[in-house]
Amino acid sequence: MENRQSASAYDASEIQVLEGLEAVRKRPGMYIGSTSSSGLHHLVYEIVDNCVDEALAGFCTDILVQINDGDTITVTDNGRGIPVDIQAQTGLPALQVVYTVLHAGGKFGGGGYKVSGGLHGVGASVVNALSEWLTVQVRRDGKVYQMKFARGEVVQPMTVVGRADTTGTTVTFKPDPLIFDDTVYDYDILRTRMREEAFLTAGLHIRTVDARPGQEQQHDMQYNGGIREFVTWLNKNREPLHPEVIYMTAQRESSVAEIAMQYNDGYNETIFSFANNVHTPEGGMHEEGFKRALTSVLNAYGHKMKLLKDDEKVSGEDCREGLTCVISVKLEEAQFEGQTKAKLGNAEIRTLVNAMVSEKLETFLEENPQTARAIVDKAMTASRAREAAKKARESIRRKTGLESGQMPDKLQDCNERDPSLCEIYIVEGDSAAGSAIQGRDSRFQAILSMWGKMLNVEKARADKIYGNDKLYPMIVALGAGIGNEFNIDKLR
Ligand code: 0RA
Repeated sequence: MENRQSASAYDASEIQVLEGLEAVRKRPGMYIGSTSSSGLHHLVYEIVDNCVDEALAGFCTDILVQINDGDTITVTDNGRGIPVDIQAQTGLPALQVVYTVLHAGGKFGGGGYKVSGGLHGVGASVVNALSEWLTVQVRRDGKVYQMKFARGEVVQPMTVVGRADTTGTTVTFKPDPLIFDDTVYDYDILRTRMREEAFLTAGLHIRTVDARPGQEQQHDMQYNGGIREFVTWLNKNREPLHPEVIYMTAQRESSVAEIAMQYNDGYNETIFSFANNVHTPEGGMHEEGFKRALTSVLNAYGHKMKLLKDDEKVSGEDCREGLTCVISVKLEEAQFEGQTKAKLGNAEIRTLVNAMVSEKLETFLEENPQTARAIVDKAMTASRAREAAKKARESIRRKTGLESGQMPDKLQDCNERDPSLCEIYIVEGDSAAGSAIQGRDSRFQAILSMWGKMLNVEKARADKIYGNDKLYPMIVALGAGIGNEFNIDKLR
């Protein structure tokens, strides 16, 4: 009779579990974004994020991510091992709950931010639901516990299969070909994401291995300098404007912010931002707080040191020319917004980052006058160049009649006026142009001939580009402008 009670509790929770995982299999996109290659790789990130949480909690130092023959994935960590004790509410081993109950991570342990609570952040049960099979082994209390699943259902209950003298968790899974369009992993995609994870958690050692026959390779990643080293790495092919990577960190209530930055002698702005280790390419509150504070700190310092006249100002864009920066924030209940859910919405983070940068960057500039001077000079040069570019654009417009619609000599235009039906062939040299003109259908095919050495626009500012005799005809022929003013709707 005693067993009846637990048997029925078991049945009830089992039914809930199956309904939950069934929902994942019916609408996988809701849980992992898509069933294309990005979703396939996402499965790995879900598993690894749990290991990173274990590392952030201070119990795990090493993570191994391996692609096996047949494109199965193995992830191993040396953490405490997922708990295996029987949970009171469900009567099931905690390990089983983690792998079969949606969002088990949240209920479990409670409190604190977890990287696994980020974008999608749906946990191991979703990976299990979307795997043809999954095997997990836990090394804990001197034993190896094993459990096996198929498409989310238990096929081998938790069993002790051996002895262990270490602790940790090892998961191997095969993404379900019934769910995923393509089940072949791209090693470089995994490696890039794992490198990011390693930069974001200073000291954590992550090894990636491709064990597929014929493509064997492996990489070890461990960065004791964390995001400082991330910035150094991003700037590796550029010339730094100052020797040191500027680093700051601050904490407020349960949120933490970290920024590392260094200018280089180029013109590009490179900002990588993360919230709970999730990349936020659309930016959001952490980036806004940073940008605002950076602009006001540089202007204030420039005025104070009389580098800028009272009525002179450098714009936000000027302050970010040649800047390489990594922003990482960790917070409870991150809100991801925007088209691709890749923008951080929590307004309190803007306040935290703004206050941190206002205070700490100002101090840094005070203490490092040489670097401060180089940065403010750079922003002032950017400001002047932007002014010059504007003038160049206006004068070229007037001179060449960009507005008048006069086309360059080197363009053999077509008759069609609907740009969606037109083609343009850019050919090198007059003789190539000759044969192209002969062979074209002038109703919808235009020919533009170019010659000589092309300008590297990565290394040039807008005034140089507009003034370039090779590029200018192309800009006019296309009619859509360049850089900030590029507008595809104006394409002719
Ligand atoms: C002890 C307690 C808890 C989790 C873990 C260990 C643990 C989970 C994973 C997932 C992958 N590797 C792991 N290693 C250890 C539960 C406490 C909590 O949820 O915060």
